[in-house]
Amino acid sequence: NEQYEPQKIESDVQQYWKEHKTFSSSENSNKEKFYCLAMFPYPSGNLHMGHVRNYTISDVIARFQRLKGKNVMHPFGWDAFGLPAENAAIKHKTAPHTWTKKNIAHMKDQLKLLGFSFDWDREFATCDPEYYKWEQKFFNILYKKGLVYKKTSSVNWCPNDKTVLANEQVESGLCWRCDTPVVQKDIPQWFIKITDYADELLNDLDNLPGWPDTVKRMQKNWIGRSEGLALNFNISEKEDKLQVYTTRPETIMGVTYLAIAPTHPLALEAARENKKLSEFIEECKKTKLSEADMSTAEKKGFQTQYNAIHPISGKQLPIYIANFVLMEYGTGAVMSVPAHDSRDFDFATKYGIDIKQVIKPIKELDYKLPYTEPGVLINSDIFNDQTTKEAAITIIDYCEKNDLGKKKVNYRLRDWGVSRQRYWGTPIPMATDKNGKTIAIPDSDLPVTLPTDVEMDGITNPLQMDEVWKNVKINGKNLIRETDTFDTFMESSWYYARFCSPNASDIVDPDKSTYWLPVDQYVGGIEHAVMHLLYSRFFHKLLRDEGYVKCDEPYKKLLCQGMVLSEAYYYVDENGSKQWVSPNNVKKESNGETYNYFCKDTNNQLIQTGMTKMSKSKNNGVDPEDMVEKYGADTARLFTMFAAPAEMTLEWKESGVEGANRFLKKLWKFSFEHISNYKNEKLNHSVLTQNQTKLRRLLHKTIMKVSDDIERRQTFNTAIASIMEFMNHLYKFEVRDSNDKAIVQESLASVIIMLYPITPHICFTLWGHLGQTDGIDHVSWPIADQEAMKDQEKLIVVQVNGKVRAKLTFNSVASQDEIEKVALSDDNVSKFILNKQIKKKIYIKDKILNIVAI
Ligand code: ANZ
Repeated sequence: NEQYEPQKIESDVQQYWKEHKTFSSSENSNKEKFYCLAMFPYPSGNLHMGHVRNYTISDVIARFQRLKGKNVMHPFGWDAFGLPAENAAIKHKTAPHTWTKKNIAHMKDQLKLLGFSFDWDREFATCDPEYYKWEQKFFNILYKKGLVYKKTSSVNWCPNDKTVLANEQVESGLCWRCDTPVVQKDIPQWFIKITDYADELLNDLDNLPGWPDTVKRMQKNWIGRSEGLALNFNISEKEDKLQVYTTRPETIMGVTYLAIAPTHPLALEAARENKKLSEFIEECKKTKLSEADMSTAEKKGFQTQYNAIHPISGKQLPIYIANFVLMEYGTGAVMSVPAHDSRDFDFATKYGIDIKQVIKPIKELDYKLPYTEPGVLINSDIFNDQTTKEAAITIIDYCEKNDLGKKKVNYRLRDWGVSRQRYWGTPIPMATDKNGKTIAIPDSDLPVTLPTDVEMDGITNPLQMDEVWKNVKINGKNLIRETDTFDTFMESSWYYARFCSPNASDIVDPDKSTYWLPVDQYVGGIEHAVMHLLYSRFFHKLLRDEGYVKCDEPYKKLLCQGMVLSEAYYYVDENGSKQWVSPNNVKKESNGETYNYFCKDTNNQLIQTGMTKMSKSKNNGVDPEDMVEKYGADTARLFTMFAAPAEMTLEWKESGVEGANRFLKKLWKFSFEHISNYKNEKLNHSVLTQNQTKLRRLLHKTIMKVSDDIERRQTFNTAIASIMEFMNHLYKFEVRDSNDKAIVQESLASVIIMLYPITPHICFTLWGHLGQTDGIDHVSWPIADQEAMKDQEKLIVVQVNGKVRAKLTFNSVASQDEIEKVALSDDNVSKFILNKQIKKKIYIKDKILNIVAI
């Protein structure tokens, strides 16, 4: 008992939790519920420090809320589908299923070492047919509702391997496997109409005060709602109109050409009669640009044989095909105003197109074209002299009245393409008959399971090759199954809901989901700020509209933890390439002021890079298992929570870990010293000394601060700092009488409960030794005693002839006599009354003592 040996106590405590099912959860209408969820991991094989941080944060919150008396659910599962399993399967010649299950088993063992309070009874993996069955059923519901449709859309295609590539498999435009240039290929794919929910997804962000502003802003930008004008231009050469979308209707009189997307129907029509043009379109298609690249990529265009007629001036405007116009946005056609848009300006300059200025600054100032700021209209006929703001309104009005166009709301958000041409995913529950007609697999035939015993060659999709799997007979009809699988964002979009009733024989049990949802606290990485969180919010609304859940949003509060960084070390080998050496394999030698670093194995001197994200490529990951073995889970957890605020990056420093370990050792030692001479003394409030009062005041102020830091501010690091500071006072507190012992007992009991969410094993153990009868897993969080917190001191300002000469503190019951005595003997006060006669002493109760002396 003398030594703190975490390895011994931690496994015992974990065994106790397992046997007693301490963290299993069920609905209880007498208690307020608290659903705490950390983003479930991809079972990559090994737990890394990012996981440890993520789950420690959610564990601290979950355990804290339990002590606050809530009925807590803290479930865990596995985001088990996806590309890495296929890659590993190709490399190791195993089936993705086998690899995944093995990884799950291993990572689960690792997680258990850290003592997280997960309710393992609710565990599932998304690759379990029992899970994805319900996703397939829901997809069918959406299909029947008309929220799902099939559309041709382009994918990355390797012409050599004749295979579809995921974006991650395209490396600078080349196939990752054979370096063949990747092309775009159009194939039919499934979409879900998230755009039908765009407005709701946008507006409901305002009802999420518990979300970080950055995440809400990112979602807003992603949805990208804009208001503008859809304007029709007649085409000179044919009986047809070209519709453009503009957010700057006030620039209408400055349009000098139109630009259309390379895949715009008019472009394709133009290409039919023009070989060069058709080559240009093919070239554009090959270099499909992402939106981010779009703004920096070189602007290329091709003039078509068509011209448009300006709806107001009647002027002829050339129509160009331009590589920067996206078919998927607006109408795929743009009215170009080179004088007031930099992109149009570059393009017009390059191709020698007219530039017509129609806006000038309100005040006379120096400016150059393109002028993109607000201003006043010029060269704009009847709209002259209006401000840009006024003109935007009057021009939309004018266009609507004259039947030229219509006000239009536009979204950047696109419908969600959920088809992936991959094996390791949820099979899309669809089939086609011999006429190519789509047939949804009936619910009674779900799940459509994946054949798991497959061999991956990396080129063919096992689903496409499997004739037995592919050919089905449904209702007497021979059909061919869809061989695409779902985007893995599908599974992660609703797992939080499935956790409420993981064994339900429907998608979710509505009663249980009504009890548990929304998730009260969601914890995860900022990398999921847009896609996962948006799809998940969308899915929630879909579930709501089908009556499976009641609330409007899935996650009430969101915490995005920062990355974990550590030093990285490398040497340059004889071929001139960097060899990254694991921190485990580094020895440090002092050379007076600084250190030199060497590789333990090779003795090479190493260069230290400074703090960088822990990653495989830099070999600077710290292995959680090593940490637990060396210091114990509680130390790893304490360091993780103490070293930085949860949202900030965490710099992993061995010295910091050692510091956390020392703190726990000292706590352990001190507790046992106290226990050995504590005989159940009770606190007698009526005879407290000043020191006793002071310590109790600090204790209760600490309780108050820690409670607020954890619950409201979520600054776990400052909570820990306050506890540490209090402990420093407790260590110095001299124990003489029984009241002293009672106060140490009170202090330790409170501190141990407050530390329990962070370092549960040591607290569990010490709690038992403190002679407490209830197990710590079920006690209540301490409540700060208002009486004890009251300031028992008063500050008296001492003046001599009206000038402040001292500020002295006294016990709150000190009398005027006592105060005068101390004041007169104060050095600074006595200096000013030296050789003087005291005429008068004016005492303003508990505030000021003024001494008049001449
Ligand atoms: C005339 C104009 C004048 C424009 C001007 C801008 C500045 P946001 O605000 O992001 O929604 N645009 C429209 N459809 C496009 C497409 N498919 N591909 C590329 N660009 C497109 O962007 C709307 C503006 O982007 C529109 O307003 C249009 O150019 C362009 F001084 O019209 B604007």
